[in-house]
Amino acid sequence: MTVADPLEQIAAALEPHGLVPRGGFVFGAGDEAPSLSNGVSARSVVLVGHFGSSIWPHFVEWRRAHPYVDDPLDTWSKDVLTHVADAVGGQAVFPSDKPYLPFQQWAKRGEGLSASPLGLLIHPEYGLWQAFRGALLFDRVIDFPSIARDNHPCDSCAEKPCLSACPVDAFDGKNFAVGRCRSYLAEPKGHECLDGGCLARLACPVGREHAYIPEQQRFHMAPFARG
Ligand code: B12
Ligand code: SF4
Ligand code: SF4
Repeated sequence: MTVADPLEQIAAALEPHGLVPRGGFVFGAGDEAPSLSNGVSARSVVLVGHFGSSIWPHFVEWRRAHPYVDDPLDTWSKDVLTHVADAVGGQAVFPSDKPYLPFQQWAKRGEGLSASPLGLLIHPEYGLWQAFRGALLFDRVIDFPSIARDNHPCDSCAEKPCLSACPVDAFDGKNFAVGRCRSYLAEPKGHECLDGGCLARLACPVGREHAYIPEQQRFHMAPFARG
């Protein structure tokens, strides 16, 4: 009998939900590995996320059956990933749970991504249109394929249109002035961002065809308006 490759097993369990494994790594001696529920330090982490709007139809269907849930996307992620973790012998952790786990540092290391001037990590194919819904921790070593680290799209982007598209200059390449963004979104003219998505993110030419569909853009922008 052949034992399934754990990454293939994880990919198969995630696929019905529009999710994919997004790289991972084995914690080293100098790393602050998170503790598992049995108190032992995790040995490996596999990041889980989506590209473009792949999760949206699955999330929308789930939401129809759970119309009154607070934080619906986080709750859906927990529902799905807790089951997947059980199926593959791992433990799920989530980006919005406090204390925050360093998802972006993990993704830099596990998927070879780099930060854009907006603070979001940029993917060579999907650009800024991707995010993480959780990660699976394991008490064992997982054999990860090697990853390419030499293709950072921002290095060859001379104009950097992302930095000049925000009407209130919320991004300066180092920090995100979230207060300025929120104040703008509360004004009538902020509806352009609220309805269509962050103009800075949309200005990036990389992976533009994978930009979230309008309904998903509005869903992600709404919490910014609420403050
Ligand atoms: C708190 C938080 C915010 C805060 C503050 C961000 C900040 N200054 O760190 C606010 C509310 C402003 C925010 C905004 C957004 N965020 Co946010 N955020 C987080 C969260 C929950 C914690 C960040 C943290 O402190 N981590 C702990 C430290 C130890 O981890 P770290 O990996 O070292 O943290 C890195 C970040 O802090 C990053 N960073 C520093 N400055 C900024 C600024 C921005 C705007 C971002 C996005 C990151 C960032 O650099 C650190 C080193 O790599 C993370 C999830 C997570 N657990 O990391 C998501 C996360 C970073 N956010 C994410 C996203 C998508 C957004 C939004 C686009 C949400 C949206 N509207 O769709 C916006 C961006 C603004 C916009 N106008 O659209 C994604 C990024 C995915 C990616 N491709 O990189 C994450 C990973 C969540 C996810 N589910 O995938 N976010
Ligand atoms: S516009 Fe250019 S610099 Fe900005 S995120 Fe996209 S590729 Fe990077
Ligand atoms: S949502 Fe609009 S105001 Fe906020 S950072 Fe993006 S472009 Fe600027």
